Amino acid sequence: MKAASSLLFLFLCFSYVFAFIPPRNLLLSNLSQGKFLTNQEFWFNQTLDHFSPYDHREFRQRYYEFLDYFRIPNGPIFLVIGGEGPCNGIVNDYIAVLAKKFGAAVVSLEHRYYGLSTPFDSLATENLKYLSSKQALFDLAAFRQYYQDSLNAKLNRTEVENPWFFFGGSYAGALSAWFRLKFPHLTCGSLASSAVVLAVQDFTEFDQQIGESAGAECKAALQETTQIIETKLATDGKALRAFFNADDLEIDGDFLYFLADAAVIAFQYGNPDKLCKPLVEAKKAGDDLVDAYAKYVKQYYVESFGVNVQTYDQKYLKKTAINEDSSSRLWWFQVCTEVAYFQVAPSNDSIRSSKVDTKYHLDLCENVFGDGVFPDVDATNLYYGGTKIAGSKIIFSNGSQDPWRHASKQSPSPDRTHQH
Ligand SMILES: *[C@@H]1O[C@H](CO)[C@@H](O)[C@H](O)[C@H]1NC(C)=O
Ligand SMILES: *[C@@H]1O[C@H](CO)[C@@H](O)[C@H](O)[C@H]1NC(C)=O
Ligand SMILES: *[C@@H]1O[C@H](CO)[C@@H](O)[C@H](O)[C@H]1NC(C)=O
Ligand SMILES: *[C@@H]1O[C@H](CO)[C@@H](O)[C@H](O)[C@H]1NC(C)=O
Ligand SMILES: CC(=O)N[C@H]1CO[C@H](CO)[C@@H](O)[C@@H]1O
Repeated sequence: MKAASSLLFLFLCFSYVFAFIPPRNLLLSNLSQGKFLTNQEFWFNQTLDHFSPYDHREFRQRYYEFLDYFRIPNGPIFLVIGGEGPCNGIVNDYIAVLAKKFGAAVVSLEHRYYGLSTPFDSLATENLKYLSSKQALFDLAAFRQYYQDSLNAKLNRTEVENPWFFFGGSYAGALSAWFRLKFPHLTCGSLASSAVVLAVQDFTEFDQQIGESAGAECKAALQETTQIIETKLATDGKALRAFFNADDLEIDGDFLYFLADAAVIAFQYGNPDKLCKPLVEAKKAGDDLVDAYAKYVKQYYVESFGVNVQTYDQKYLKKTAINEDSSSRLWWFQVCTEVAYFQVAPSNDSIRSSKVDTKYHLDLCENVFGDGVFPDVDATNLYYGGTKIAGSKIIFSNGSQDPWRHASKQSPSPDRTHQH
């Protein structure tokens, strides 16, 4: 998801979710540099709690609009959904091509709590209780109405509805599908790219897909590397962590999760050779596999990709001050309360360490957010339908090498068009 395999779609406001790969990273910002259709900000007064009849607090939510291609007055409006990261503008990508072709206006709404759309000045757990996909969908609905009304006012008309179409990838892809499900009267259809619509507690398929994508030789080298690392961690953990410039990751699970994610990123973003080539070569030459892996992690994942090692540190995730890496805490909160997608090691043949298990994730949720915080994935799937989502006019696209596709909808539903 997140864009995975061969960089399917890089919408910037989002979605490069998670392995947990912290959203702000150089790869994506490099790709988008100077490539915005617009980054001029607008603000909208959004309701904080859409589900309370007596709480009328509001917060400022950021959005963007691009009207150069708009066929006034009746062209379509494309809404690009912001996901689990700051939204710094409307990226000039394939959506721009479609907008030009269809004479569409393009608007994009930043997801609540991320970037500058923060309702509170502290991210204490108590303040996060309005951070959920359900509130986010309602934000989109309220914004859509506000924008349509403003447009009508500008054009001296009332009661007119332009055709709206929603776009999103990864987590925002799930929002795109769920929006069409919950608010079918507000959009003609949705593109749900690599959309993680299925909440999964023990997401073992994730690691299995990495094994498949790696191929036998690279997979074996990765597994051997994990084994050596586990042994070294038990005997001289301090030196091993220092070797990876990850001294702060004192909890073994944090460290092992960081190392697992580092491998994932090569496959998820379509660069398997960056990892597999040096590792397989080291193995053939009888060189130290941990050396080769550490070099990849430091040079590729940390330096080029721009990951902040601290974002794997639970001590850091507990910090409630808002900073440029707040997305990590915010996304973990969503994971820990709604959707899980815990990327645990499968019981057999796994690549990541078996210490990255369900207990590790549940402990993290409680340690970072407080006692009793855990995701009720059954409730989430009951609410949205999981892969049995009963919406219409939703286009699901997915990438064959994308480990996230196993939380997405990979086969079409029986034809429902006669019902709508
Ligand atoms: C991103 O840009 C920086 C600075 O120009 C460069 O050092 C880095 O290698 C780039 N990263 C990628 C993944 O291209
Ligand atoms: C949003 O709320 C603020 C503070 O209540 C108010 O000053 C401002 O005019 C509102 N903006 C809009 C567009 O309604
Ligand atoms: C809208 O109506 C007002 C008042 O009738 C008029 O002054 C204005 O020019 C109109 N604007 C447009 C865009 O037609
Ligand atoms: C474990 O994985 C190996 C390799 O994929 C496979 O051959 C074997 O059948 C699996 N064993 C079990 C118990 O699933
Ligand atoms: C690789 C993969 O999973 N492809 C699937 C993506 O989704 C379409 C439509 O649902 C399927 O037909 C593909 O097989």
